[in-house]
Formats: sequence, structure tokens, C-alpha cells
Amino acid sequence: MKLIEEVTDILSHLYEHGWDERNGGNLSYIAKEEEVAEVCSLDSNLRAFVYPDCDLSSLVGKYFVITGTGKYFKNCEKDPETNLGIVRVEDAHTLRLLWGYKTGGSPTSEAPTHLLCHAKRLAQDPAHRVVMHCHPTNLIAMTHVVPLDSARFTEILWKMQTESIVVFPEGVAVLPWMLCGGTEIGLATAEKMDSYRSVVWAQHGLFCTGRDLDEAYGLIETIEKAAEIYMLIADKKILQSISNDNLKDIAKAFRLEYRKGIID
Ligand code: 2HA
Ligand code: ZN
Repeated sequence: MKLIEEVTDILSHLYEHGWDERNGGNLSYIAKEEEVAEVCSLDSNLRAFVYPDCDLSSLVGKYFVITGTGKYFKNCEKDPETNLGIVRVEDAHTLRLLWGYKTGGSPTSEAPTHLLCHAKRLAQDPAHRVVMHCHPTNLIAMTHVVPLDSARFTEILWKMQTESIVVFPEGVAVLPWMLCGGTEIGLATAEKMDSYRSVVWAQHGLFCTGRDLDEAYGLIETIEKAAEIYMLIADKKILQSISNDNLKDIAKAFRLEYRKGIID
């Protein structure tokens, strides 16, 4: 079950960082039909989950591995069939469970955000496959002390370390505090995913997307590392830093199409 092993391996890494306490965080991954067929019958039909407020029409026929609501990342590797599910999008509002959630339960409470973000990212990039949500400590800390503005966050994170602009040249989007676990925050997040792969939820955490598990995970690691450096130095006397011109030099050397209007 290579598919399940790859997913639970990443979930364990996220847990070990301390970004997924208790049942914190959730993940969804577009699986290929042949990958699903290695885990269960494609005709399996265990249960249905209905999302009346979400338009999933562009996702019909797609398979997702998706973490379960209330489940702990800590436990996924040793018991994937209880903590994860494999679903297929049956119609614009319905998921069919093919495998998993063995002791009951349903997809993560953030399923609306995951599914709406998948639809948005796929429209931008047909190779997109992953949505990852977690609670990175320093990034959450930043949302208490930095104005909740996407350009301000992006500029700070870019200037904390050379790698930031290389890894997320499009910057990060920031949403104000909103009630989590519903369609409203899902729609707000998906709207940002039009032109970002990373969306910060104030006083809550981070959503990152990617073409594979490593890309989404690497985005989270790099953003959180920059936030950690910021929280380490924010109240210190700064003697030198990365300038706008330095960032432009990096962009030129790496041929980056970085977001304009922040350092220009
Ligand atoms: O699944 O992280 O945002 C628990 C959460 C909700
Ligand atoms: Zn969360």
C-alpha cells in the first residue's frame, strides 16, 4: 500500500515537528485510480458524505485520501484504516467512502476547505495533488504581532532567509481570524488559492498545496522556518538584513516570477 505509506509517512513528520497536536491538522491527496485499486476495490461503497453548500462538480470522479475528523496524526502510521479514508467524488455534493474510517467517522471538519482548494488549484495547475493543513507554532505566533496583511507577511518571510523567495515566489496569503470547519472559510481560502499555494489562517495555522506530498510539506517547513527566525529576532536590535535589492538579485539568478508590488 505505497499510497497509504507515503501519506502516513508525511503525517508522522508533521506530527514530529509539533505542528499537529491532538487532532490538529488535516491532509487530502488526489490519488490515481491505479493507486486506489492497490488498496481496495474501486466498486467499494461503504458510506456517503454530503456537502450541500460546496460545488464539487469539477472534482467528480476524482479519488482522495483524506484524514478523518477528530483523528490524531500521531496514530495514522500505526492504524491508517481507522484514521484515514479513501473517497471518490460521486456528484457535485457527494463523496463515497471506499476504504477507511473503520470505526466510524467522516472526513476532516475542514473537508470543505480542502475540496474547494483542490478545485481552485487544479484550475491553475493540472498537476496539483495535495492540500495540507497544520498548526505551525511560530507562524501562529506571528499572526498575533504582525498586521494581518498578505504583502506584509510575505515581505517579512522573504527577508528572514535567502531560501524563502525561491520556495514561495508568489508569497503567502493571510486571512483574518474566521470560524474554522465550514464552507465560509473554505470559500475564502479557495479564493486566495487562485494565485497562492499557501494561506495563513490567523491564530490558527496554515494551508499549503502542491503537486506532491514533498512539495506541500516543503512549503510548510520553509514558511515555518522563516516565521521561527522572525519570532527569534523580532524584539532584538537588527544590525543587517536582506534588502529589496538582494531579493531582486535572487529572483534574477533563479529566474523567479515573484509577486510584484511588495519589494518593488
Ligand atoms: O482537524 O486542525 O482546523 C483539526 C483542525 C481543524
Ligand atoms: Zn486546524
